Amino acid sequence: MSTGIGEAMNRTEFEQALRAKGQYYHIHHPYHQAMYSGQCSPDQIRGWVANRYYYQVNIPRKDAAIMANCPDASVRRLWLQRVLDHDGDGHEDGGIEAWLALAEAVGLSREEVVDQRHVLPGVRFAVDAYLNFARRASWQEAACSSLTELFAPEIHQSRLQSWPTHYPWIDPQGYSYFRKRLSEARRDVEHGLAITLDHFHTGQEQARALDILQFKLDILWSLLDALTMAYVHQTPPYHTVTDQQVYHRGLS
Ligand code: AHQ
Repeated sequence: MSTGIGEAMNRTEFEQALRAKGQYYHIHHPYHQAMYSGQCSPDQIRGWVANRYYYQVNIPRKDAAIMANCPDASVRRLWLQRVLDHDGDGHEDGGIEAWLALAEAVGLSREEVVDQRHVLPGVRFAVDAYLNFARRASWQEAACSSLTELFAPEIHQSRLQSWPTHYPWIDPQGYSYFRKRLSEARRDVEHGLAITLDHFHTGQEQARALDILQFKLDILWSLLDALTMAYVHQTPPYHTVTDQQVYHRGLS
């Protein structure tokens, strides 16, 4: 184990330090804890699905930004799969289509999800921070920020195991997205982790990598905080002024 602060960790220690960040993963957020323990109302489930749609449609844009910044064709060839996983490849529907199937399964219309009328400002800011980081950071730093998926298979598994029991009103057809991500996340993370372990060497660089991962953990946590204000405390933005939804639409 490295001794002084700022000294480089070896590869195993560095990977362990990245994985230790799992303690801050949004699986531990009260909104998710309520979700998989069956305490969410249909409105809270629908609010989460409609807001997370904005995260989903920005993932391929984020991944395309990483590819645009990456001069290495072998990396781009692998990273391209992430875009196809979400956008579809012309034969198979992608994850965004599967997310819309989840939306219909929880009682939302495609139209009200696609037009983003339910997307909260705080959710938009969190997701836009991720997209804009990927646009301006090096492709290696942006790859590092995707490593929250080290912890994602567990959260998808928790939904597949708990939602059918707790939310029998949800059409099980909607669960294909979570199943799809179980294998895709594992494959993605292998590549993202290799890039990260290969790129960040000095103590200072490794500290930055851990900070980048914390930035992305903060994005996921803050997204759920915005949902909590609106759907748990019933205090969405401007609730003291109007009972109407008053939000800016996508500018990015
Ligand atoms: O459905 C998710 C997804 O496609 C991705 C891509 C990846 C990235 O590039 O940052 N992260 C991610 C995540 C997805 N689902 C989240 C969830 O809780 O359902 C988890 C999230 C992640 O862990 O970053």
